[in-house]
Amino acid sequence: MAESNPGKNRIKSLEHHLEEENPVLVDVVRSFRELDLASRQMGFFSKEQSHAFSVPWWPLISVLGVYSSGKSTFINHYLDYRLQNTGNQAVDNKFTVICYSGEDRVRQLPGLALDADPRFPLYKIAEAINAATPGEGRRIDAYLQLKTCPSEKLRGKIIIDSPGFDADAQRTATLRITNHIINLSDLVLVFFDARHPESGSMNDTLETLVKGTIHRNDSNKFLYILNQIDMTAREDNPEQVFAAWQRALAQKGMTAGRCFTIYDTEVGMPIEDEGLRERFLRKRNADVARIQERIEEVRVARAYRIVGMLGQKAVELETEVLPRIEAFLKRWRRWVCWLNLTVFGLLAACFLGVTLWAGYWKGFSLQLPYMERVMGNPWGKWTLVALLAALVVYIHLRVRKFAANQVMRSVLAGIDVKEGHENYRRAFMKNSRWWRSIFRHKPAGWGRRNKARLARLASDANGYVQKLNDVYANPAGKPTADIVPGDTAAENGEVFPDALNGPENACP
Ligand SMILES: Nc1nc2c(ncn2[C@@H]2O[C@H](COP(=O)(O)OP(=O)(O)OP(=O)(O)O)[C@@H](O)[C@H]2O)c(=O)[nH]1
Ligand SMILES: [Mg+2]
Repeated sequence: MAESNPGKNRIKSLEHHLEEENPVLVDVVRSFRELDLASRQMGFFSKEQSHAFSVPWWPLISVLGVYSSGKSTFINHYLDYRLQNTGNQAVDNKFTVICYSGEDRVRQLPGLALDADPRFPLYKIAEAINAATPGEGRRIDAYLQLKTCPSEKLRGKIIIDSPGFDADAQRTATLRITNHIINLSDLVLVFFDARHPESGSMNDTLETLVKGTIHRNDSNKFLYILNQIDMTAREDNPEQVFAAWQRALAQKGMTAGRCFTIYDTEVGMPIEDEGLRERFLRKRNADVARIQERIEEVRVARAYRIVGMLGQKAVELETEVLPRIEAFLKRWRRWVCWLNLTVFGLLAACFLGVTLWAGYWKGFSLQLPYMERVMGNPWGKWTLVALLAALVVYIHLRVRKFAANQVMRSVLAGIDVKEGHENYRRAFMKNSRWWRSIFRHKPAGWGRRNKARLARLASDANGYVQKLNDVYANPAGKPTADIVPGDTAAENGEVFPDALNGPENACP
């Protein structure tokens, strides 16, 4: 029954979520289901498994950094929705995973909802916490919560708001979650506070989120944001604050970074001097626009990547999984033939030896006791034949099983994808079931129909790319995903000094 199959229900709920957020991807889920069917027929997948579960459907944007630096205010502003609490004391003490929902109200769910649902990026996070701090995984609700929000800006993405970074208060579990989130994120916004450039939280953030991340391969997913820069207008020292921040970043090894300076126009202090206000606003608007552009880019890039994964998985099934099953079959066939020869040869030799020793051979004629009586009786004759046949079949089946286990072990040892082992084992077992002839070269479930299915899925993936192009291509016809991260002046840290310090924007 459909209702009792958790895998099927999960796919349905995935489709339901995507219907609301990105309809092109709903078709992609259907294609993944076709791929599941082929994988299941080949014995590679169980009923509960789906390729769709290993796809990260939503891009993840995490907002980390100094406490009270305006992380939650920025998220509220971005969403155009008062979702997160804000305030001058440390407000957030948990990570909040924020995702879209069509309901016109906010729902708040405990961390367990995230830990148990593979649709979310923090699926099984309790295990990771436990690995760092044994026993702490049980207290998952103390670290995480899920909020759904109807803001249109959230469609097709997940944002994570975090507690302010403060090493004193950071227990191992929190650090572990932070690292986990960083690894999963498509974009990490690291917030600094222009009001307190020397704070302990600032130093901890620099140490962990700048020094600890600049050498990563994916370091260009980090954007460094000096927030609340409006406060420096009052004190008349924006360049000093900016320069001090840049120096601090440089001390941690960051030479060319993606730096932005922004403030929130609603809660920021009003800047009285009109010229100054205009300059601050222009710079702030340009940087906020660029940050938002980056957020949009990761959403688009993720959609293309998912479609790419469909084509890749279809190809992998034919070019990686299938050859491994074939290799298993070939070795197994060879083993079974040799073992059969050896076992039956040995049995024949033993029989010969024993009967010779017992003197049952008269020349070339074997004269076993009672043989005449058994052969003379029609029942006795057929019973003997049946018993011998049963013995031969039994030995052959044992040989097949033994050979399958040996070959399986050695073939699996050559496959370094640990999670895939169970799948290969299942496929090998399906191919070595007792009624399948060892001389069948074609693996189970692999026929003309599945071959055509995989070819069709690979070509469907190209069709989806075109559909995505239709949705995302800008008026000039260039998909926004083509914009290479780090190719703008803002991301190379060039805009701020010129914008505020150049002749046109010189500070008063
Ligand atoms: N002047 C000024 N104040 C801001 C700005 N952004 C946020 N604030 C204020 O700074 C305080 C902290 O803002 P939050 O958004 O709660 O900061 P947070 O980083 O989420 O804080 P925690 O979650 O506690 O780490 C609030 O009182 C905000 O109103 C800004 O750009 N300029
Ligand atoms: Mg907050």
